[in-house]
Amino acid sequence: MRTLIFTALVALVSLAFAQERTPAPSGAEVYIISPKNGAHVHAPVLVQFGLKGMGVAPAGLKFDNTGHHHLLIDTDVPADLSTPLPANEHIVHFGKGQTETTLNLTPGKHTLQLLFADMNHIPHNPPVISPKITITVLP
Ligand SMILES: [Cu+2]
Repeated sequence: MRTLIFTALVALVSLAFAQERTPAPSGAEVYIISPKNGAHVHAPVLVQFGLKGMGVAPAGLKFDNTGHHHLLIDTDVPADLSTPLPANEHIVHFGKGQTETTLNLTPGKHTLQLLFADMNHIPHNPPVISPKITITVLP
C-alpha cells in the first residue's frame, strides 16, 4: 500500500513538472500584417498581428488550437521553448487576446517577431513563429 501511494505521488509530481507542450495544428501560421518588413515609420508604431489555422484565446483559458500572441522586440526567439515565456520589455504578452498594439519605439532600426503560445505562455509544438521583420523608426 505504501509503495502504491509512493508510486502515485511520483507519477503526480512528474506530471506536474513534465508539462506536455500543446500541439499546434499543421499549417498554423502567425505573421505581422503591419508594418511591413523594411518599412520606415514614425512612432507610435501600430503593429497588427495575423494568425492562420488557429484562434486567439485569453491566457488561462483552455480551448483546442488556440493561444495568445507574444511580440518579440529587438530579440531572438528564446532557445528553450519548453517553459513559459518570460515577460519583459523584449517579450510582450497579449494575454487578453489582443491582436494589435502600439509601440513607442526610439528612432533607429528595430526587429519585430511574433511567437504564439498556449494558455500557460508555453509555445506550441511545433512552435508557431512569424518571420522576423526589421523596421526603421524615423526621428
Ligand atoms: Cu503569454
